[in-house]
Amino acid sequence: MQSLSARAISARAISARAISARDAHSISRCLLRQSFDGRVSTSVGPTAGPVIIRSVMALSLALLWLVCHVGSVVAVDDSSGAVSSAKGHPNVLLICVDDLRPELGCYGKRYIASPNIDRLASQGRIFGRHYVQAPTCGASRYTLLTGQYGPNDNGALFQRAKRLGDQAADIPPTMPRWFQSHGYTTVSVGKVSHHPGGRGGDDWDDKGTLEMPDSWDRHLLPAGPWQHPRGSMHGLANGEIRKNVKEMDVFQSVEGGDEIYPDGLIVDESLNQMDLLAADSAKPFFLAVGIIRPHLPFGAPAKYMDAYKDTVLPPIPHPEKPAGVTTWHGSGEFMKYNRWGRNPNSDADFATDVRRHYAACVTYADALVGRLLERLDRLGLRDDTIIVLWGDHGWHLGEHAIWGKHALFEESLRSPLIIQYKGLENPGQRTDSIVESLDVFPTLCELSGLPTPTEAAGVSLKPYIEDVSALGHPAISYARKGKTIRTDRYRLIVHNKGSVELYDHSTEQAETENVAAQKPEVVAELKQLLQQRRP
Ligand SMILES: [Ca+2]
Repeated sequence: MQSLSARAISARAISARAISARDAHSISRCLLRQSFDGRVSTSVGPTAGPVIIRSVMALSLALLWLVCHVGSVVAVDDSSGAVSSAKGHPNVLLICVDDLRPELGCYGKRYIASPNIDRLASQGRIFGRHYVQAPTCGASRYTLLTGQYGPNDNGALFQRAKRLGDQAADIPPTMPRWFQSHGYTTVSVGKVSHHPGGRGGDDWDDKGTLEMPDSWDRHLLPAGPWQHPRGSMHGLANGEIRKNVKEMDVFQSVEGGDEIYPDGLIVDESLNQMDLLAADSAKPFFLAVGIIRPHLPFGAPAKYMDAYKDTVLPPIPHPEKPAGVTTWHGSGEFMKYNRWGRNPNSDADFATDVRRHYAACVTYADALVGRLLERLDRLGLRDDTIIVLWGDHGWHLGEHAIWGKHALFEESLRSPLIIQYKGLENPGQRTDSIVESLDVFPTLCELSGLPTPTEAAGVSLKPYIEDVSALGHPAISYARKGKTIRTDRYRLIVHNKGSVELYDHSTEQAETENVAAQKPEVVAELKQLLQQRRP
Protein backbone atom coordinates (compact mmCIF):
# COMPACT_ATOMS: atom_id res chain seq x y z
CA MET A 1 0.00 0.00 0.00
CA GLN A 2 1.45 3.30 -1.09
CA SER A 3 2.04 5.81 1.73
CA LEU A 4 0.04 8.98 2.08
CA SER A 5 2.99 11.20 1.21
CA ALA A 6 3.84 9.08 -1.82
CA ARG A 7 0.25 9.45 -2.99
CA ALA A 8 0.31 13.19 -2.43
CA ILE A 9 3.56 13.43 -4.41
CA SER A 10 1.99 11.29 -7.11
CA ALA A 11 -1.02 13.63 -7.24
CA ARG A 12 1.26 16.65 -7.53
CA ALA A 13 3.24 14.94 -10.27
CA ILE A 14 -0.01 14.43 -12.14
CA SER A 15 -0.88 18.11 -11.79
CA ALA A 16 2.48 19.09 -13.22
CA ARG A 17 1.92 17.08 -16.34
CA ALA A 18 -0.66 16.86 -19.04
CA ILE A 19 -3.86 16.49 -17.02
CA SER A 20 -5.98 19.58 -16.38
CA ALA A 21 -5.75 21.40 -13.06
CA ARG A 22 -9.34 20.39 -12.28
CA ASP A 23 -8.43 16.76 -12.93
CA ALA A 24 -5.35 17.01 -10.74
CA HIS A 25 -7.36 18.38 -7.81
CA SER A 26 -10.00 15.68 -8.04
CA ILE A 27 -7.40 12.94 -8.47
CA SER A 28 -5.58 14.21 -5.41
CA ARG A 29 -8.82 13.97 -3.43
CA CYS A 30 -9.34 10.44 -4.69
CA LEU A 31 -5.81 9.40 -3.67
CA LEU A 32 -6.22 10.86 -0.19
CA ARG A 33 -9.44 8.93 0.23
CA GLN A 34 -7.70 5.71 -0.74
CA SER A 35 -4.87 6.40 1.68
CA PHE A 36 -7.40 6.62 4.47
CA ASP A 37 -9.00 3.36 3.37
CA GLY A 38 -5.62 1.70 3.21
CA ARG A 39 -4.63 2.91 6.66
CA VAL A 40 -7.78 1.44 8.16
CA SER A 41 -7.34 -1.95 6.59
CA THR A 42 -3.63 -2.29 7.38
CA SER A 43 -3.71 -0.99 10.97
CA VAL A 44 -6.63 -3.00 12.30
CA GLY A 45 -6.17 -6.14 10.23
CA PRO A 46 -8.53 -7.81 7.80
CA THR A 47 -10.91 -9.29 10.35
CA ALA A 48 -11.23 -6.37 12.74
CA GLY A 49 -13.57 -4.36 10.51
CA PRO A 50 -16.68 -6.43 11.24
CA VAL A 51 -15.92 -6.30 14.97
CA ILE A 52 -15.81 -2.51 14.78
CA ILE A 53 -18.98 -2.45 12.73
CA ARG A 54 -20.74 -4.67 15.24
CA SER A 55 -19.57 -2.41 18.07
CA VAL A 56 -20.75 0.67 16.23
CA MET A 57 -24.03 -1.05 15.42
CA ALA A 58 -24.53 -2.11 19.04
CA LEU A 59 -23.81 1.42 20.24
CA SER A 60 -26.12 2.87 17.62
CA LEU A 61 -28.90 0.45 18.52
CA ALA A 62 -28.50 1.36 22.18
CA LEU A 63 -28.74 5.04 21.28
CA LEU A 64 -31.73 4.29 19.12
CA TRP A 65 -33.40 2.50 22.06
CA LEU A 66 -32.79 5.59 24.18
CA VAL A 67 -34.19 7.83 21.47
CA CYS A 68 -37.29 5.65 21.11
CA HIS A 69 -37.92 5.45 24.84
CA VAL A 70 -37.16 9.03 25.79
CA GLY A 71 -39.69 10.39 23.35
CA SER A 72 -40.96 9.73 19.88
CA VAL A 73 -40.39 13.26 18.59
CA VAL A 74 -36.66 13.89 18.55
CA ALA A 75 -34.98 16.17 16.05
CA VAL A 76 -31.57 15.16 14.80
CA ASP A 77 -28.82 17.51 15.95
CA ASP A 78 -28.49 20.13 13.25
CA SER A 79 -24.72 20.23 13.72
CA SER A 80 -24.51 16.68 12.32
CA GLY A 81 -25.82 17.91 9.00
CA ALA A 82 -28.54 15.27 9.05
CA VAL A 83 -32.09 15.89 7.90
CA SER A 84 -34.43 16.39 10.86
CA SER A 85 -37.38 14.07 11.31
CA ALA A 86 -40.15 13.44 13.79
CA LYS A 87 -38.95 9.83 14.06
CA GLY A 88 -35.40 10.79 14.92
CA HIS A 89 -34.15 9.82 11.48
CA PRO A 90 -35.71 10.72 8.13
CA ASN A 91 -37.32 8.20 5.83
CA VAL A 92 -35.59 7.25 2.58
CA LEU A 93 -37.41 6.76 -0.71
CA LEU A 94 -35.02 5.29 -3.27
CA ILE A 95 -36.46 5.16 -6.78
CA CYS A 96 -34.47 3.03 -9.22
CA VAL A 97 -35.37 3.38 -12.90
CA ASP A 98 -34.05 0.69 -15.22
CA ASP A 99 -31.93 1.70 -18.26
CA LEU A 100 -32.83 5.39 -17.92
CA ARG A 101 -30.70 7.80 -19.93
CA PRO A 102 -29.91 11.27 -18.56
CA GLU A 103 -32.13 12.47 -21.38
CA LEU A 104 -34.89 14.20 -19.46
CA GLY A 105 -36.36 17.68 -19.33
CA CYS A 106 -34.35 18.49 -16.20
CA TYR A 107 -31.16 17.45 -18.04
CA GLY A 108 -31.92 20.05 -20.68
CA LYS A 109 -33.64 17.72 -23.17
CA ARG A 110 -36.87 19.58 -23.82
CA TYR A 111 -38.14 17.04 -26.37
CA ILE A 112 -38.63 14.47 -23.58
CA ALA A 113 -41.78 14.70 -21.45
CA SER A 114 -40.68 14.05 -17.86
CA PRO A 115 -42.69 16.58 -15.82
CA ASN A 116 -42.66 14.66 -12.54
CA ILE A 117 -38.94 13.94 -12.45
CA ASP A 118 -38.35 17.53 -13.57
CA ARG A 119 -40.39 18.80 -10.62
CA LEU A 120 -38.42 16.60 -8.22
CA ALA A 121 -35.22 17.95 -9.76
CA SER A 122 -36.43 21.53 -9.36
CA GLN A 123 -36.71 20.88 -5.63
CA GLY A 124 -33.46 18.93 -5.30
CA ARG A 125 -29.96 18.55 -6.67
CA ILE A 126 -29.32 17.30 -10.21
CA PHE A 127 -26.08 15.42 -10.76
CA GLY A 128 -25.08 16.06 -14.37
CA ARG A 129 -22.11 13.72 -14.38
CA HIS A 130 -23.07 10.70 -12.29
CA TYR A 131 -21.35 7.52 -13.45
CA VAL A 132 -22.28 3.96 -12.61
CA GLN A 133 -19.67 1.35 -11.76
CA ALA A 134 -20.94 -1.16 -14.30
CA PRO A 135 -23.03 -0.83 -17.48
CA THR A 136 -25.27 -3.76 -16.69
CA CYS A 137 -28.19 -4.04 -14.28
CA GLY A 138 -27.02 -6.59 -11.72
CA ALA A 139 -23.43 -5.41 -11.34
CA SER A 140 -24.47 -1.76 -11.11
CA ARG A 141 -27.16 -2.44 -8.53
CA TYR A 142 -24.62 -4.42 -6.49
CA THR A 143 -22.50 -1.29 -6.09
CA LEU A 144 -25.49 0.90 -5.23
CA LEU A 145 -26.84 -1.54 -2.66
CA THR A 146 -23.55 -2.55 -1.01
CA GLY A 147 -21.40 0.55 -1.49
CA GLN A 148 -18.66 -1.81 -2.66
CA TYR A 149 -17.00 -2.67 -5.94
CA GLY A 150 -18.17 -6.08 -7.03
CA PRO A 151 -18.31 -8.63 -9.83
CA ASN A 152 -19.01 -7.32 -13.34
CA ASP A 153 -21.96 -9.59 -14.10
CA ASN A 154 -25.66 -9.68 -13.30
CA GLY A 155 -25.25 -12.48 -10.73
CA ALA A 156 -23.21 -10.25 -8.40
CA LEU A 157 -25.71 -10.13 -5.52
CA PHE A 158 -26.51 -13.85 -5.75
CA GLN A 159 -22.79 -14.57 -5.51
CA ARG A 160 -22.63 -12.39 -2.40
CA ALA A 161 -25.65 -14.24 -0.96
CA LYS A 162 -23.84 -17.54 -1.45
CA ARG A 163 -20.77 -16.23 0.36
CA LEU A 164 -22.96 -15.07 3.25
CA GLY A 165 -23.58 -18.71 4.07
CA ASP A 166 -20.04 -19.54 5.10
CA GLN A 167 -18.15 -16.27 5.63
CA ALA A 168 -20.88 -13.89 6.79
CA ALA A 169 -18.62 -12.12 9.29
CA ASP A 170 -16.31 -10.89 6.53
CA ILE A 171 -19.04 -9.48 4.31
CA PRO A 172 -20.00 -5.86 4.89
CA PRO A 173 -23.71 -5.10 5.32
CA THR A 174 -25.82 -3.95 2.41
CA MET A 175 -27.30 -0.47 2.48
CA PRO A 176 -30.79 -1.70 3.47
CA ARG A 177 -29.26 -3.99 6.11
CA TRP A 178 -27.33 -1.04 7.54
CA PHE A 179 -30.49 1.04 7.76
CA GLN A 180 -32.43 -1.91 9.18
CA SER A 181 -29.81 -2.37 11.91
CA HIS A 182 -30.25 1.31 12.79
CA GLY A 183 -33.95 0.98 13.39
CA TYR A 184 -35.45 1.30 9.94
CA THR A 185 -38.11 -0.83 8.33
CA THR A 186 -36.76 -1.77 4.89
CA VAL A 187 -38.98 -2.61 1.95
CA SER A 188 -38.16 -3.25 -1.70
CA VAL A 189 -40.82 -3.36 -4.42
CA GLY A 190 -40.10 -4.10 -8.08
CA LYS A 191 -36.66 -4.19 -9.68
CA VAL A 192 -34.32 -2.86 -7.03
CA SER A 193 -31.81 -5.71 -6.99
CA HIS A 194 -31.31 -7.51 -10.31
CA HIS A 195 -34.23 -9.91 -9.90
CA PRO A 196 -37.49 -8.07 -9.18
CA GLY A 197 -38.60 -9.49 -5.83
CA GLY A 198 -35.09 -10.80 -5.13
CA ARG A 199 -35.52 -14.54 -5.70
CA GLY A 200 -33.71 -17.08 -7.85
CA GLY A 201 -34.85 -20.23 -9.59
CA ASP A 202 -36.11 -20.69 -13.14
CA ASP A 203 -38.92 -18.17 -12.81
CA TRP A 204 -37.17 -15.99 -10.18
CA ASP A 205 -39.71 -17.00 -7.54
CA ASP A 206 -37.82 -19.62 -5.51
CA LYS A 207 -38.25 -18.65 -1.87
CA GLY A 208 -35.18 -20.71 -0.97
CA THR A 209 -32.82 -18.70 -3.19
CA LEU A 210 -32.64 -15.11 -2.02
CA GLU A 211 -30.63 -12.41 -3.73
CA MET A 212 -30.29 -10.22 -0.61
CA PRO A 213 -31.09 -12.55 2.30
CA ASP A 214 -30.00 -10.17 5.04
CA SER A 215 -31.51 -6.92 3.86
CA TRP A 216 -35.22 -6.35 3.50
CA ASP A 217 -38.16 -6.73 5.87
CA ARG A 218 -40.21 -7.23 2.69
CA HIS A 219 -38.80 -7.85 -0.80
CA LEU A 220 -41.79 -7.78 -3.13
CA LEU A 221 -42.83 -8.17 -6.72
CA PRO A 222 -46.51 -8.42 -7.58
CA ALA A 223 -46.48 -10.44 -10.83
CA GLY A 224 -50.22 -10.35 -11.58
CA PRO A 225 -51.01 -11.68 -15.08
CA TRP A 226 -47.26 -12.01 -15.82
CA GLN A 227 -47.34 -14.98 -13.40
CA HIS A 228 -43.84 -14.67 -11.91
CA PRO A 229 -41.01 -12.12 -11.57
CA ARG A 230 -39.23 -13.37 -14.70
CA GLY A 231 -42.46 -12.80 -16.60
CA SER A 232 -42.77 -9.27 -15.24
CA MET A 233 -39.16 -8.39 -16.04
CA HIS A 234 -39.63 -8.60 -19.81
CA GLY A 235 -43.42 -8.37 -19.86
CA LEU A 236 -45.48 -6.70 -22.53
CA ALA A 237 -49.11 -5.60 -22.33
CA ASN A 238 -51.79 -7.63 -20.59
CA GLY A 239 -49.67 -10.48 -19.30
CA GLU A 240 -47.51 -11.24 -22.36
CA ILE A 241 -44.42 -13.08 -21.15
CA ARG A 242 -41.15 -13.43 -23.04
CA LYS A 243 -40.92 -17.04 -24.20
CA ASN A 244 -39.37 -17.17 -27.65
CA VAL A 245 -37.66 -13.80 -27.71
CA LYS A 246 -37.58 -13.73 -31.53
CA GLU A 247 -41.37 -13.60 -31.46
CA MET A 248 -41.62 -10.81 -28.93
CA ASP A 249 -41.90 -7.30 -30.41
CA VAL A 250 -39.01 -5.01 -29.54
CA PHE A 251 -41.52 -2.19 -28.97
CA GLN A 252 -45.23 -1.71 -28.72
CA SER A 253 -47.81 0.84 -27.67
CA VAL A 254 -51.15 -0.52 -26.45
CA GLU A 255 -54.30 1.32 -25.38
CA GLY A 256 -55.01 0.97 -21.67
CA GLY A 257 -54.18 2.19 -18.18
CA ASP A 258 -50.87 2.05 -16.35
CA GLU A 259 -51.73 -1.38 -15.00
CA ILE A 260 -51.56 -3.11 -18.41
CA TYR A 261 -47.76 -3.22 -17.99
CA PRO A 262 -45.89 -4.69 -14.97
CA ASP A 263 -44.75 -1.32 -13.62
CA GLY A 264 -48.35 -0.31 -12.95
CA LEU A 265 -48.66 -3.18 -10.45
CA ILE A 266 -45.25 -2.40 -8.96
CA VAL A 267 -46.29 1.15 -8.21
CA ASP A 268 -49.72 0.11 -6.89
CA GLU A 269 -47.94 -2.19 -4.41
CA SER A 270 -45.43 0.54 -3.57
CA LEU A 271 -48.30 2.87 -2.65
CA ASN A 272 -49.80 0.15 -0.42
CA GLN A 273 -46.43 -0.26 1.27
CA MET A 274 -46.07 3.49 1.71
CA ASP A 275 -49.45 3.57 3.48
CA LEU A 276 -48.36 0.74 5.80
CA LEU A 277 -45.02 2.37 6.54
CA ALA A 278 -46.65 5.73 7.20
CA ALA A 279 -48.94 4.09 9.78
CA ASP A 280 -45.92 3.03 11.84
CA SER A 281 -45.29 6.16 13.85
CA ALA A 282 -42.29 4.73 15.70
CA LYS A 283 -39.92 3.63 12.95
CA PRO A 284 -38.55 5.46 9.92
CA PHE A 285 -38.57 3.56 6.64
CA PHE A 286 -36.21 2.82 3.79
CA LEU A 287 -38.48 2.15 0.83
CA ALA A 288 -36.89 1.23 -2.48
CA VAL A 289 -39.04 1.11 -5.60
CA GLY A 290 -37.68 -0.31 -8.85
CA ILE A 291 -39.43 0.70 -12.06
CA ILE A 292 -38.62 -1.66 -14.95
CA ARG A 293 -39.24 0.64 -17.94
CA PRO A 294 -37.58 1.96 -20.06
CA HIS A 295 -35.83 -1.46 -20.10
CA LEU A 296 -36.46 -3.58 -23.22
CA PRO A 297 -38.90 -4.45 -24.67
CA PHE A 298 -40.07 -0.86 -25.14
CA GLY A 299 -43.78 -1.25 -24.35
CA ALA A 300 -45.88 1.42 -22.67
CA PRO A 301 -49.55 2.49 -22.61
CA ALA A 302 -50.44 4.29 -25.84
CA LYS A 303 -51.30 7.54 -24.07
CA TYR A 304 -47.59 8.08 -23.38
CA MET A 305 -46.81 8.09 -27.11
CA ASP A 306 -48.98 11.18 -27.55
CA ALA A 307 -46.15 13.47 -26.46
CA TYR A 308 -43.99 12.22 -29.33
CA LYS A 309 -46.36 12.08 -32.30
CA ASP A 310 -45.15 15.39 -33.73
CA THR A 311 -41.81 15.60 -31.96
CA VAL A 312 -38.76 15.98 -34.15
CA LEU A 313 -35.97 14.20 -32.34
CA PRO A 314 -32.47 15.66 -32.70
CA PRO A 315 -30.02 13.71 -34.88
CA ILE A 316 -28.23 10.81 -33.21
CA PRO A 317 -24.78 12.05 -32.17
CA HIS A 318 -21.79 10.12 -33.62
CA PRO A 319 -23.84 7.24 -35.05
CA GLU A 320 -20.88 5.61 -36.79
CA LYS A 321 -19.40 2.33 -35.63
CA PRO A 322 -16.07 3.21 -33.97
CA ALA A 323 -12.82 2.19 -35.65
CA GLY A 324 -10.12 0.15 -33.91
CA VAL A 325 -10.39 -1.94 -30.77
CA THR A 326 -13.21 -0.62 -28.57
CA THR A 327 -15.96 -2.02 -26.36
CA TRP A 328 -18.41 -1.72 -29.26
CA HIS A 329 -20.74 -4.70 -29.55
CA GLY A 330 -23.46 -5.92 -31.90
CA SER A 331 -26.42 -4.85 -29.69
CA GLY A 332 -27.33 -8.49 -29.04
CA GLU A 333 -29.89 -7.75 -26.32
CA PHE A 334 -31.82 -5.47 -28.70
CA MET A 335 -31.36 -7.39 -31.94
CA LYS A 336 -32.70 -10.67 -30.55
CA TYR A 337 -36.27 -9.30 -30.32
CA ASN A 338 -38.69 -9.24 -33.25
CA ARG A 339 -37.70 -6.19 -35.31
CA TRP A 340 -39.83 -6.97 -38.34
CA GLY A 341 -36.57 -7.51 -40.23
CA ARG A 342 -35.46 -3.92 -39.74
CA ASN A 343 -32.18 -2.59 -38.32
CA PRO A 344 -31.98 0.89 -36.77
CA ASN A 345 -28.33 1.27 -37.84
CA SER A 346 -29.32 1.22 -41.51
CA ASP A 347 -32.97 2.30 -41.40
CA ALA A 348 -33.44 5.88 -40.19
CA ASP A 349 -37.24 5.67 -39.94
CA PHE A 350 -36.99 2.57 -37.81
CA ALA A 351 -34.35 4.24 -35.63
CA THR A 352 -36.79 7.09 -35.01
CA ASP A 353 -39.55 4.61 -34.16
CA VAL A 354 -37.28 2.93 -31.62
CA ARG A 355 -36.31 6.26 -30.06
CA ARG A 356 -39.95 7.38 -29.84
CA HIS A 357 -40.98 4.16 -28.11
CA TYR A 358 -38.07 4.45 -25.69
CA ALA A 359 -39.19 8.03 -24.98
CA ALA A 360 -42.77 6.87 -24.36
CA CYS A 361 -41.42 4.34 -21.83
CA VAL A 362 -39.54 7.17 -20.11
CA THR A 363 -42.72 9.24 -19.91
CA TYR A 364 -44.58 6.22 -18.54
CA ALA A 365 -41.88 5.72 -15.88
CA ASP A 366 -42.06 9.44 -15.12
CA ALA A 367 -45.83 9.26 -14.56
CA LEU A 368 -45.29 6.41 -12.10
CA VAL A 369 -42.65 8.44 -10.26
CA GLY A 370 -45.27 11.18 -10.07
CA ARG A 371 -47.73 8.81 -8.40
CA LEU A 372 -45.14 7.85 -5.77
CA LEU A 373 -44.36 11.49 -4.97
CA GLU A 374 -48.01 12.45 -4.90
CA ARG A 375 -48.75 9.74 -2.33
CA LEU A 376 -45.77 10.80 -0.25
CA ASP A 377 -47.18 14.35 -0.23
CA ARG A 378 -50.69 13.19 0.57
CA LEU A 379 -49.43 11.17 3.54
CA GLY A 380 -47.64 14.26 4.81
CA LEU A 381 -44.28 12.48 4.63
CA ARG A 382 -42.47 14.67 2.13
CA ASP A 383 -40.71 16.86 4.71
CA ASP A 384 -39.49 13.78 6.59
CA THR A 385 -38.18 11.89 3.58
CA ILE A 386 -34.95 11.94 1.58
CA ILE A 387 -35.68 11.07 -2.04
CA VAL A 388 -33.10 9.60 -4.41
CA LEU A 389 -33.88 8.96 -8.07
CA TRP A 390 -31.20 6.80 -9.68
CA GLY A 391 -30.69 5.25 -13.11
CA ASP A 392 -28.76 1.95 -13.07
CA HIS A 393 -26.75 2.89 -16.21
CA GLY A 394 -27.14 4.68 -19.50
CA TRP A 395 -28.22 3.32 -22.86
CA HIS A 396 -27.05 3.92 -26.41
CA LEU A 397 -29.86 4.90 -28.74
CA GLY A 398 -27.66 4.59 -31.80
CA GLU A 399 -24.59 6.49 -30.57
CA HIS A 400 -21.49 4.63 -31.82
CA ALA A 401 -23.94 2.36 -33.72
CA ILE A 402 -24.96 0.64 -30.48
CA TRP A 403 -28.57 0.00 -29.38
CA GLY A 404 -28.07 -1.06 -25.79
CA LYS A 405 -25.72 -0.79 -22.82
CA HIS A 406 -22.73 -3.01 -21.87
CA ALA A 407 -20.06 -0.79 -23.50
CA LEU A 408 -17.61 1.46 -21.64
CA PHE A 409 -18.50 4.62 -23.53
CA GLU A 410 -20.06 7.67 -21.92
CA GLU A 411 -23.56 6.69 -23.12
CA SER A 412 -23.42 3.38 -21.23
CA LEU A 413 -21.99 4.77 -18.02
CA ARG A 414 -23.61 8.15 -17.37
CA SER A 415 -27.04 8.03 -15.76
CA PRO A 416 -29.45 10.27 -13.88
CA LEU A 417 -29.01 10.95 -10.18
CA ILE A 418 -31.27 13.38 -8.33
CA ILE A 419 -31.36 13.86 -4.55
CA GLN A 420 -34.04 15.86 -2.79
CA TYR A 421 -34.93 16.62 0.81
CA LYS A 422 -36.49 19.44 2.76
CA GLY A 423 -34.18 22.32 3.44
CA LEU A 424 -31.79 21.62 0.57
CA GLU A 425 -30.32 25.00 -0.40
CA ASN A 426 -30.46 26.38 -3.94
CA PRO A 427 -32.82 23.64 -5.14
CA GLY A 428 -32.93 22.95 -8.85
CA GLN A 429 -29.26 23.71 -9.42
CA ARG A 430 -27.18 21.20 -11.30
CA THR A 431 -23.68 20.09 -10.38
CA ASP A 432 -21.42 18.78 -13.13
CA SER A 433 -18.88 17.40 -10.70
CA ILE A 434 -18.06 13.77 -11.36
CA VAL A 435 -19.66 11.42 -8.83
CA GLU A 436 -20.33 7.68 -8.71
CA SER A 437 -23.06 5.26 -7.70
CA LEU A 438 -20.77 4.06 -4.90
CA ASP A 439 -21.32 7.45 -3.29
CA VAL A 440 -25.07 7.03 -2.72
CA PHE A 441 -24.69 4.76 0.35
CA PRO A 442 -22.37 7.11 2.33
CA THR A 443 -24.51 10.07 1.23
CA LEU A 444 -27.68 8.56 2.63
CA CYS A 445 -25.87 7.65 5.84
CA GLU A 446 -24.72 11.22 6.37
CA LEU A 447 -28.04 12.80 5.42
CA SER A 448 -29.92 10.39 7.70
CA GLY A 449 -27.63 10.91 10.67
CA LEU A 450 -26.33 7.34 10.60
CA PRO A 451 -22.66 6.36 10.82
CA THR A 452 -21.07 5.30 7.53
CA PRO A 453 -19.66 1.75 7.39
CA THR A 454 -15.87 1.77 7.39
CA GLU A 455 -15.85 -0.41 4.27
CA ALA A 456 -17.79 2.08 2.14
CA ALA A 457 -15.84 2.61 -1.07
CA GLY A 458 -17.54 5.89 -1.99
CA VAL A 459 -17.78 9.32 -0.40
CA SER A 460 -20.76 11.36 0.80
CA LEU A 461 -22.17 13.70 -1.83
CA LYS A 462 -23.29 16.23 0.75
CA PRO A 463 -20.51 18.68 -0.25
CA TYR A 464 -21.84 18.63 -3.84
CA ILE A 465 -25.40 19.11 -2.67
CA GLU A 466 -24.32 22.16 -0.68
CA ASP A 467 -21.93 23.60 -3.28
CA VAL A 468 -22.51 22.76 -6.92
CA SER A 469 -19.00 23.92 -7.80
CA ALA A 470 -17.34 21.43 -5.42
CA LEU A 471 -14.84 19.35 -7.35
CA GLY A 472 -15.69 15.73 -7.98
CA HIS A 473 -13.48 12.68 -8.15
CA PRO A 474 -12.56 10.30 -10.96
CA ALA A 475 -15.16 7.65 -11.73
CA ILE A 476 -14.21 4.00 -12.15
CA SER A 477 -16.31 1.52 -14.12
CA TYR A 478 -15.83 -2.02 -15.33
CA ALA A 479 -17.35 -4.56 -17.66
CA ARG A 480 -16.51 -8.00 -18.96
CA LYS A 481 -14.02 -6.69 -21.54
CA GLY A 482 -12.10 -4.24 -19.35
CA LYS A 483 -12.24 -1.22 -17.09
CA THR A 484 -12.25 2.54 -17.37
CA ILE A 485 -11.54 5.75 -15.50
CA ARG A 486 -13.26 9.07 -16.24
CA THR A 487 -11.67 12.31 -15.10
CA ASP A 488 -12.87 15.85 -15.74
CA ARG A 489 -11.09 15.85 -19.08
CA TYR A 490 -10.31 12.27 -20.09
CA ARG A 491 -11.70 8.78 -20.33
CA LEU A 492 -9.18 5.94 -20.34
CA ILE A 493 -10.36 2.42 -21.15
CA VAL A 494 -8.01 -0.51 -20.50
CA HIS A 495 -8.98 -3.80 -22.11
CA ASN A 496 -8.26 -7.10 -20.40
CA LYS A 497 -6.29 -8.07 -23.50
CA GLY A 498 -4.08 -4.98 -23.25
CA SER A 499 -5.57 -2.50 -25.75
CA VAL A 500 -6.01 1.05 -24.53
CA GLU A 501 -8.43 3.80 -25.54
CA LEU A 502 -7.91 7.40 -24.42
CA TYR A 503 -10.54 10.02 -25.18
CA ASP A 504 -10.12 13.75 -24.64
CA HIS A 505 -13.41 15.40 -23.74
CA SER A 506 -11.95 18.86 -24.14
CA THR A 507 -12.03 18.32 -27.92
CA GLU A 508 -15.02 18.10 -30.24
CA GLN A 509 -14.03 14.56 -31.19
CA ALA A 510 -14.50 13.42 -27.56
CA GLU A 511 -15.07 9.65 -27.61
CA THR A 512 -14.83 9.32 -31.40
CA GLU A 513 -11.04 9.66 -31.59
CA ASN A 514 -8.61 7.51 -29.63
CA VAL A 515 -5.64 9.71 -28.71
CA ALA A 516 -3.75 7.13 -26.63
CA ALA A 517 -0.82 7.07 -29.06
CA GLN A 518 -0.42 10.86 -28.91
CA LYS A 519 -0.58 11.12 -25.10
CA PRO A 520 1.39 8.24 -23.57
CA GLU A 521 2.09 10.21 -20.39
CA VAL A 522 -1.65 10.67 -19.70
CA VAL A 523 -2.26 6.99 -20.41
CA ALA A 524 0.45 6.04 -17.91
CA GLU A 525 -0.86 8.33 -15.16
CA LEU A 526 -4.48 7.28 -15.53
CA LYS A 527 -3.58 3.61 -15.85
CA GLN A 528 -1.81 3.78 -12.52
CA LEU A 529 -4.73 5.51 -10.86
CA LEU A 530 -7.20 3.03 -12.31
CA GLN A 531 -5.05 0.15 -11.12
CA GLN A 532 -5.02 1.54 -7.58
CA ARG A 533 -8.81 1.86 -7.44
CA ARG A 534 -9.69 -1.35 -9.28
CA PRO A 535 -6.70 -3.74 -9.33
CA1 LIG B 1 -30.59 -1.77 -16.21
